[in-house]
This record gives sequence, C-alpha cells and structure tokens, in this order.
Amino acid sequence: MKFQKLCVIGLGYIGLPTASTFAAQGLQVVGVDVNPSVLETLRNGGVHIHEPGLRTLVEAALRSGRLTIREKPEEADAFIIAVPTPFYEDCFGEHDERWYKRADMRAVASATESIVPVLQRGNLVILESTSPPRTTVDLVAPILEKSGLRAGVDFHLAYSPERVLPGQILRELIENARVIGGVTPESARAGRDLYAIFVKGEIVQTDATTAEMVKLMENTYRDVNIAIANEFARLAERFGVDIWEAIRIANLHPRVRILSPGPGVGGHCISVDPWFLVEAAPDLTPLIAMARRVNDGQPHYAVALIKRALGSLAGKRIAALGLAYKPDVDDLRESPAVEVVRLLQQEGALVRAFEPFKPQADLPGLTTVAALEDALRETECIVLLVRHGQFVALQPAEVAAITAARLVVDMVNAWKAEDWQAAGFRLYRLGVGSPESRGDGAR
Ligand code: SAJ
Repeated sequence: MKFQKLCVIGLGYIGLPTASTFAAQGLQVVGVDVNPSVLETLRNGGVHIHEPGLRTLVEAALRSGRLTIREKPEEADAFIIAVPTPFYEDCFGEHDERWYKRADMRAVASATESIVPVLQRGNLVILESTSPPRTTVDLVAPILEKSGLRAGVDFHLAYSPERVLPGQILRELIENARVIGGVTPESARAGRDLYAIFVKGEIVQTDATTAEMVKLMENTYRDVNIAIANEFARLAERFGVDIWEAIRIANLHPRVRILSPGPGVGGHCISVDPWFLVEAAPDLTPLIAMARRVNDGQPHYAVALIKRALGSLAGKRIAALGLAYKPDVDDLRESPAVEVVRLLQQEGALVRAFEPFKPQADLPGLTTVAALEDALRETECIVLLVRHGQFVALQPAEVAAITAARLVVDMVNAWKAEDWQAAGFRLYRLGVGSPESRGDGAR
C-alpha cells in the first residue's frame, strides 16, 4: 500500500515524534489533538514535551508545511491513534477481596469515533495506545464500523505498540523492532508498508491481540523483575548485605540479570500496563498484581529508611533531589519520587524538592525550588531520589560548602560512600542500611 497523507491523533510523547518523523520522510501529516493548550503551543512554534532532538524535528516538520496541526482528523490514507490510556483513579475492580486499577479507554474510544466521519474504503487505521487484550477487535473495530465499512474487508485495521524508551524516543522509533498485529494478514501488511517508511528495525507481522499481549508482557516482565530487585534490597538491609555489591556479583552468572532497586516504579508505562492484564483476568494474575503492589509500596519503604536516618520526620528539613520518574527525563507522571516527597510531608517533614529537568514544576502541596542551592541551603538531610547525571556528578566537597547538612540518603546508588564520608557526610543507602546495622562502620 502507498501512503501520501496521514493523520496522527494524539500529539503526546508518542504521537508527536511519530507525526514529525513521518513528515521528515515526506508524507503530508495532519497532527490532531483535543487539548487546546497543546494546539496553541505547537501553533506558536513551541513543543510541550522535553525529549532530546524533538524540538528540532518538530520545527523542521512545521516549517516544511508537511506537518499541520488540527483539532479534528481529515480524510487521509492512514490514521494512527496515539492517545493515552490512563487508569481510573477512583474506579477499581475487585477480585478475591483485592482491589486493582482499571484502564480508562475513553480517549481511545473518542479518538476512534473522530475518525468515523472521514473514514474511506481502502484506508488503514492503526492503534498504538497501550490497551488491554482484545481492544482492537472488541472496541476499535465496532466503533469504526459505524461508518458502514467493515474492518479487514473495506479498510485495514491493525495494532502496533510503541516500545520506545523516553529519553531515546527518536532513535528507538527508527531502530527498534516493530510489531504490527492486523485484524487480517492484509491489514498487518498494510501496517508494515506504512512503518517501513522509516523503521530500520525488523517489522514483525502478527494478529492484533497477539500484538496487544506482546506489549503488555514486555512491560509486565520488567515490572516483576524490578519488584524482585526491590524485595532483594529489603532483604539485604535486614541481613546487613550491600545489595548493589550482591547484584553485581549475581549478575556475573550467565543467566542472571537482576535489575536495580530504587524508590519505586513510575512513568506512564510500567507502573500502569500490568494492571491491564490484571483487569482482563484477575483470576490468572496473582504474581503480576503482587509485583505491582511491591513496587507501589516501595516509596513507603524509602520513607522508612529516611525516618531511620533522621530518627523522626516531624519538623525535619529535607532537600529532595529529583522528582522525575527516572533519570534524565522531565516526566513526572506516576513518579515514585513525588510520592516519597508527599509521604515525607504527611509525616510532618518540611521538604524542598528540586527537579533540574522541570525547575518550575508546580505540584499541589509540594514546595519546589528552581535551583539546587535553594534546596540544599538550610536543610538537615539530603535525599537523592533520581539518578540524574548532574546529581551523580555532584562533588561532596562542593555540596558541603553550600549546606550545613551532613546527612545524605541515596536511594539510587549514585554516590560513593567513601567520597561522601571523606567530606564529612554520613551516608545511608537504599539496600544497604545504616552503618550501624552493617556493624562494620566503614560503609
Ligand atoms: N526502574 C527501576 N529499576 C530498574 C529499571 C527501572 O526501579 O532497574 C524504574 C525507573 O526508575 C522508572 C520505572 O522503573 O521509575 C520505569 O522506567 P523504565 O526505564 O524501565 O521504563 P519506561 O517506563 O521509561 O519505558 C518502558 C520501556 N519498556 C521496557 O523496557 C520493557 C519502553 O521500552 C516502553 O516503550 C515504554 O515502557 C512504554 O511506552 O511502554
């Protein structure tokens, strides 16, 4: 199938890079979003997402006239749906007396509805949003068929999950292997023809429900593996072991690759997607649900460590370094660092948080500062929550010159104990515990 014009619905972390990359390849791309502030920012030449290289790509696409920004889809050869699938905060399913979160598919449903008036025979529609198994056949196809056209007969329909890593989206979009699951083999082939325009990785064709499962399995696999790393860190603290050293040694085994413990799992993918499988089959997913609960409990565990370091939290002044959900991104969605700060405050601590990738972050109930010095000054304890490169590079002696605090809690194994101790700090590390609990004084 040949493509000249494409509509990308949803101009977020996935839709905007995808739309701009297609435009860079010479396609006429209509970028659609329902959020007026996103539309306004893009129309004024701004970009609402921080992702390396994205601004340049979007600016070039807009300047060339190949990317236009609209409120509604127009007639086109192909449509890509890349809207978010959050979970309901207040709508939980219940199974076995346990609660689980449910996916909110309203944005997918309404983006699909918006295509119906402009859908034509021979078109290709692709869903990219992470979705519970069977969404393409059970939700998207029936909506599109309101047009009078039949999925897989009159138009092609496929599911193609996005698997790029925030922070490396533009490179991974092109280089990663891509899965295309069609409602028919012809739909999968049409999808392959579209992505082959820029994808250099292997393009694997399968059916739509398999492609949905693949996406959810990948992120669930990672979540479960992080959960076990977090549990190992708790065990290490109890037994006076340095988890980082233990993981390094265990990972020398050729078939072992333990991930890193931390203050929890955030972001809009790994902390959410496993629930889509639990929701679809709660009776079959006790392990997946438990891993989610372990990782969701990790911010509480991190706060307990800070409490041990400080004795008590009430009235204590704490500098929190990092609010993003992971290193070197500006994304605060579902961030465990934010959760840690909230929990600290609930226990009466006075926290000043600094996020270098979003220095102006305005989070209700949180005190954020725009410069590292503002967080460090007049604090009693420095808590490192995100392994941003610039925090890893901090020199203890320079920090000591700014602050009177001599207590540091490192949740992400960024800092060398010897260096900080040499500068006069007392260092607590997640997965290692207090110097006293180890009984060797040196760490
Ligand atoms: N984390 C740990 N320990 C680790 C690795 C990660 O605690 O060893 C934490 C991070 O700090 C973060 C969370 O997990 O809070 C998730 O970060 P991540 O880097 O593992 O993943 P995401 O959410 O940024 O991106 C994932 C990726 N999926 C996989 O690696 C299987 C990416 O390829 C997907 O495209 C993306 O989800 C998505 O959109 O689904």
